[in-house]
Amino acid sequence: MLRFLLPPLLLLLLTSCAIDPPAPYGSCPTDAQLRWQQMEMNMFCHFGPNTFSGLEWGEGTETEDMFNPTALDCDQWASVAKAAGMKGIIITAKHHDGFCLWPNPVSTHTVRESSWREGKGDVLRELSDACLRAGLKFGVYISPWDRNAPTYGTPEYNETFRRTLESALTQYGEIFEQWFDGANGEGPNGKRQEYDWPLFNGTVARLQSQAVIFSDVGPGCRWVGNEAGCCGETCWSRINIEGFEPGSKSPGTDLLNHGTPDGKAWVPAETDVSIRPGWFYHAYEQPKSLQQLLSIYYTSVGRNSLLLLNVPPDTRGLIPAADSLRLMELREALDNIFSNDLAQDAHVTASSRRGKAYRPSNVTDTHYHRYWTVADTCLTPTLTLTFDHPITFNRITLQEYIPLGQRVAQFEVDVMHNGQWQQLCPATTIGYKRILLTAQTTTTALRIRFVECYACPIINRVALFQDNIYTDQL
Ligand code: FUL
Repeated sequence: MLRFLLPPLLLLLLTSCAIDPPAPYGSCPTDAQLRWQQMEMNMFCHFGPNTFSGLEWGEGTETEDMFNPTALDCDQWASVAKAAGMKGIIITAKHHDGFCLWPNPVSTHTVRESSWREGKGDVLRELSDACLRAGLKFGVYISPWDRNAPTYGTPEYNETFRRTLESALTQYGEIFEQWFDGANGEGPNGKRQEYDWPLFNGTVARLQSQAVIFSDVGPGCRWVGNEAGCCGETCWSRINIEGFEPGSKSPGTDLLNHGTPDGKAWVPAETDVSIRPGWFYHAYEQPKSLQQLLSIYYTSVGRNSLLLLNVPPDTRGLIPAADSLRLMELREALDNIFSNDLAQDAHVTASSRRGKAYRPSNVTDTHYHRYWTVADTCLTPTLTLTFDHPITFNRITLQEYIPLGQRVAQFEVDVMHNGQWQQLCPATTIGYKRILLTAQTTTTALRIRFVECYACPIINRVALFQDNIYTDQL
């Protein structure tokens, strides 16, 4: 009898030992939001009549012939983006001047009305094809504010804009991100438009269900609150968006910059910033220095935000050599800094464990879905990394396993110094990725003390690096 009972009993025992993962805490990312966040760095391309007029905000009265790139090559844009380590490109398909970079039935202010390529050109076609060839994702910026559309300022415009979206979102394959600009300079005597946001967002969701919608208030991702490349040191991917709208009715920039721990919606921050002073190309401007770009990387990707770096093509329709060279320097620097993880061979222990599947050493492997966590009730555990030989570092990368929510509000890092623990740095949120810039430190052990968590912390990565290139402290 026992012979027959033993195997099922054993099975029962084994399954009851397998401990469940923690339940999700609060709002969590959708699969599309997670994939988006993992892209980390994308390229923005501002291109249109402004490229030729020298303006930043076109009037909407520019002639179509003004748009006339002499040597447009979107494969060049894509190869620069790819070599720089970007994962996607977002183009200004229609900026505030209303000019459309693709021919469409809704507008008569498009490439079709220009003499460029005898009216047969289509920048969205060329760029989306180039992205596909290069293995990059493709996204579109389409400005609701339109200084050219005759219907702007009437209820009819909402339908015009819906049709504009429909045209851009149905011909160029998969769109990974739809960018809605909140900027609006209608002026005291100008036309005013009440935007039908549910209609616009619903159209994107219907036609490109995986597309992450950017605006001041998402719903896919949110503006970081400035154009300086600087996400808050404390940055929650959650925020309350109910009752808010893009533009003048958006939450304050401070709130956008930091998010809120108890926010009802998962709307992570996107940091949009230009490599040059302007968003559009101006011959007299120069790209930012490598030091400035590294600083931006640390204050965006390093603070739980995605970096959308604008690199404006010039009047030829090419990314200028100065910008592409700078991007290659950035890539080389990032590879140099982040290719040697000094924590890889650490012996990792923890003050508390949840079970074998969630072991502490999971933080030093690179499997995204393997993480260390503790019992549900344990909100202040300690994770310790010890090394056989002293290591020297000045960067600490931490990642929370965000598919189960963002949980950590405060933690402290200590290092072993002459046989004693010494505090290295206090910090607040982690989120998808946090990179701490620390003093140059040589030690044989490091510990992370979780001081305040909304639910048991779930950490899938701890890594240590030495940066000899970016020397400023943030
Ligand atoms: C702003 C716009 O007004 C700028 O021209 C630019 O497109 C930037 C990305 O967003 O709101």
